[in-house]
Amino acid sequence: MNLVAGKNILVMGVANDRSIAWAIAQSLASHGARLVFTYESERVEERVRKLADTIPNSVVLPCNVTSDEDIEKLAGALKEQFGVLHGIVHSIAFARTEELEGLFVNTSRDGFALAHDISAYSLVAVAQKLYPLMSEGGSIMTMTYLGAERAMKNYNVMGIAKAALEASVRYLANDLGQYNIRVNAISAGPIRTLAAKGIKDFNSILKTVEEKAPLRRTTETAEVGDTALFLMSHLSRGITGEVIYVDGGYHIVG
Ligand code: 0WD
Repeated sequence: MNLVAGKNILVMGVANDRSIAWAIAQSLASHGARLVFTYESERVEERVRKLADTIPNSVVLPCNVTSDEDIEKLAGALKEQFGVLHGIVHSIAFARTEELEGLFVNTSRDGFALAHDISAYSLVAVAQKLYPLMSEGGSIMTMTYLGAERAMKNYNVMGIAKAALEASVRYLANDLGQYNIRVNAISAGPIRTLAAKGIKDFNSILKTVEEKAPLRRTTETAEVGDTALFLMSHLSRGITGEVIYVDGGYHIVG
């Protein structure tokens, strides 16, 4: 089956082969998508290029989402090379390690702003500059976590940023629906990635999920990848403004 054949899809947020964005890319590539990867900085460029080399016809471009100039340049490059864009996968977040432990009440003003800029506003900025390229309709998706809805230990300012991200999904969906562009989020269960390393006591979070989730196991990146594939495909054409849980059912019991 080729669920996304002929679609040009931008994948933002691959840092290494454990990244959720990488699993999403593999699901999309196996169903015929043409992929464009972005990397944040030279720090990760080589790793992203090496991974992208394993996917035929893929393209790699720079984009640090804190820079409007970078996003504008990306839009220009995509327009030149592809003309039309069909999908955007936003799998990016950041908060300072010191804000991801201890008490939320101690969050600094600039730590709060930085977490929101990279983890929430970046979705708006990217959608704003790229939706004009989605002239045949499109699908935009981002990654969120249960900490958006519940006060979870150590997740702190990232939970607030994810709440802003989820609300942004709804407002963007309402704005862009008239252009047949859908905007959704996947709320994934905890997965051991580079970003997760920043969260204190991550092992005990995984253990709780194994014990309590209805499926009695933790989430795998490939499960998120396949749900992202569904969101990028025609199969999900009636769904927008939604948060879909890929967490083994943990959120119904946890
Ligand atoms: O348990 C988990 N791992 C979960 C992750 C559960 C539920 C949701 N998520 C979310 C994360 O919050 C994030 O939004 O999934 C998304 C992807 O996270 P990931 O795959 O777990 O982590 P990682 O492989 O580190 O990818 C996130 C990447 C960055 O990695 P590093 O570790 O180098 O900071 O986001 C990118 C970067 O590649 N990123 C940026 N990209 C462009 N511009 C920027 C930036 N300014 N900052 C970070």
